Amino acid sequence: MTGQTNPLSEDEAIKERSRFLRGTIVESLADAATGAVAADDAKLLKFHGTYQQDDRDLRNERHKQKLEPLHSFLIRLRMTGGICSPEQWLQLDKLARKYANASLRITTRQTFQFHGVFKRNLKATIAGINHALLNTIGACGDINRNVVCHNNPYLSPIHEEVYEWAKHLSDFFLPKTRAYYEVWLDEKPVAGIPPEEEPFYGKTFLPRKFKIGVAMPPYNDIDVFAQDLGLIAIVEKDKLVGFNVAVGGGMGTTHGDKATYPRLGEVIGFCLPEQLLAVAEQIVGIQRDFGDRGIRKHARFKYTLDDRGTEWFKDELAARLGFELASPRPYAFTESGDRAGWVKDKQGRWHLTLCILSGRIKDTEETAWLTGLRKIAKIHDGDFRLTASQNLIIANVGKSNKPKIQALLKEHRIPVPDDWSALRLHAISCVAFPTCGLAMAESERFLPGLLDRLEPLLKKAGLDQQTIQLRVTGCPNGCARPYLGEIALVGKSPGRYNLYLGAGFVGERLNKLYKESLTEDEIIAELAPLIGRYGIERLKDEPFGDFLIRANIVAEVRVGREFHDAPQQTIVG
Ligand code: SRM
Ligand code: SF4
Repeated sequence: MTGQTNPLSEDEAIKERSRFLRGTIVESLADAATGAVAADDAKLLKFHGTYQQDDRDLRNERHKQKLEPLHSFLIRLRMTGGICSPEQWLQLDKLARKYANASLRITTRQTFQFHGVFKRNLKATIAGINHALLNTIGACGDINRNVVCHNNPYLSPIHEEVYEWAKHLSDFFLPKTRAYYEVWLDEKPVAGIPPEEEPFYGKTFLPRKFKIGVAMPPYNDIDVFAQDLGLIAIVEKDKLVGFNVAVGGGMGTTHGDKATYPRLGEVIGFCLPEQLLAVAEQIVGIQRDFGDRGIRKHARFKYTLDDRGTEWFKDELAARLGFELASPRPYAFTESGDRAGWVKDKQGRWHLTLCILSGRIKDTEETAWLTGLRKIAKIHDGDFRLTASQNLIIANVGKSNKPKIQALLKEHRIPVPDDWSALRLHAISCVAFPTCGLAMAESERFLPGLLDRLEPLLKKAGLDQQTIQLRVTGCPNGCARPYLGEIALVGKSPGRYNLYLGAGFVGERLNKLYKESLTEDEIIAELAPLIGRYGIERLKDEPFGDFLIRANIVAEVRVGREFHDAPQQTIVG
C-alpha cells in the first residue's frame, strides 16, 4: 500500500483477519437462530457473490411485531460477457423456482441475480449454480467484477476473439483462495493456517470494487466509459490489432456530496493484444496499491486518478510495465444499447434480441417469461447472451428452430420487439425496492408506469421510433448507469426523483441535474414540453441529449469533477 493517509477503514481489517475470505461464514450459515449472518461475514460473503438483504416491504411491519427483518440473500453469478448454454439456463431456472423468488434477474453487467434466497438455502443454491459449471466467485466485493463484453460474438470471428480476451481478463483476476470451494462445495481445508497466498490481491484484495469492460466499435453497448478499465477493440483490415485503453470510469455519487461524482473513463493509449493482460494487471495493481483504503466513498479508481493526475498515472504505469502505451488509435462509436429483433449472421444462423423490462424474468398475468424461456431452452440449439442493457439474445438459432421459438414466444405471450416503442427497448432500471438496502425510491417497479405515461408524449411528437436513452435508479449509486441517460431519474426519497438530462447518445458525455425531487406528475410536466420541442426543433439525426444542450436546456458536463458544478445553462441556443 502506498501513500495511504486516511486511517484504514473497518472493511480493511475484516478482510485482513478473514483468512482469505473464510471468516466465520460456515458457522454463520449453521446458526439456525437467525436468518442473518454475523456482520463481518455479511461483508465477506460479497466476495463469494452474495449479499444479505431484507424485504423492505415488510420491514416496518416486522419491526412493529418485534420480529427480526425478513432476511434473504441476493446471489450474483460471474458470467463473462453474459453467456450461458440452454442446459445452464434450465438449471438456473430450476434453482430460481426452488430456492429464490421464482425469477431470474438480468443485471446491467450481463449476468444473472437470484433474489430472496433464505440462508438455509444459500449453500444448496450456490452449489447448484456450480453444478451447472457456473459460479459466483468475486461477483461482488472489493475485487475485479464480472467482465462485460460486446454482445454478439457471432456477428464475426473477430467478435469471438474479442470475447476470448474478455474471458482471459476475467480468469486472470479470479482470486486464488480456496475459501469458496470449502464453504459452498465442501472441499476439505488443509489443517491449520490456509497455505495459500493471493499473489496479486494480497490479504486485503482491492480498496473497492473494480470493473472491466470490452467494447467493439461502432457499438458501445456496454457503456465502456463507465468502466474502471474500458477497453476498445481496434480492428484494422478485418484483424484485431489491439485495444485502446480507457481508465477511471465510474458512476456512483451521493446526493449533495460534491466529493463524489460520476466520471467517464479517459483514453490514455493503445496496447497490442499480447500486451493486454500485463497492461490490465499493472493498471489494477496501481489501484490496489494507491487506492484510498480509508474512506470507502473515495476508494474507487476514478478518485485515485483525479487525486494524483493522469500524467502521474501514465508514468507509474510505464514504469511498472517497462514500456509506454502507444498513442490511441482512431475509433468511432455510432451505436449504443441493443439492436432488438431477429438478425441473421454470415453463417445463416439466427439471433433474436428480446427486450426484457429491467431484465426481470418471471411469470406474470400478462407474460409467462420464465415458463416460455424454459420451454425455449429445452429446444434451443444455440446459447443465450445477456446484455448490459438487461436484455436477452437467444443466440445461434438454427433455421429449423426459428419457427419453433417464434411459436413458443407467441404461446407464452412474450412480446416481440416490434411491439415495443424505441424508448421502452432502450430503458434500463436498477432493482431498488424491495430488496436493495440502499434504495431511496422505487426503480424497477416505477419504470413500467413511467413508460406508459412517456410513450404517448413521444407518439404525439412523432417520436415513437426515436431512440432515447432512459435510465432509472432508486438512489445515486448509479447501478443502471443513470448519468449516461439522455433522460435519467435518480431516486431522492419515496416517490421523488432528481431529473438529469443531456447525456451523449453513445455514452460519451455525462448528463446534468435539471430539476430536483420531482414527483411522477412533475416529471411528466417537465418532460412534456421538452419532448414537444424536440419533435419540432431537432436537426436530422440529432439525439435528444445533443438537442437539449444545443437548445440551451442543460449545460454540457465535460469532466466528472464538474458534474455538480457546471452551470445550468452555458450555451446560447
Ligand atoms: Fe450496483 C450497490 C445492484 C450494477 C454502482 N448494486 C449495489 C447493491 C448490491 C446494494 C448494496 O450494496 O446493498 C444493489 C443490489 C440490489 C438488488 O437488490 O439487487 C446493486 N448493481 C446492482 C445491479 C443488480 C443493478 C441492476 O439492476 O442490474 C447491477 C449488478 C451488476 C453486476 O452484475 O455486477 C449493478 N452498480 C452497478 C453499476 C453499473 C455497472 O457496473 O455497469 C454501477 C455503476 C458503475 C460503478 O460501479 O461506478 C453500480 N452499486 C453501485 C454502487 C456505487 C459504487 C460507488 O462507486 O459509489 C453501490 C454502492 C456501494 O458499492 O457502496 C452499488
Ligand atoms: Fe440499489 Fe441504488 Fe443500486 Fe438502485 S442504484 S440497485 S437503489 S444501490
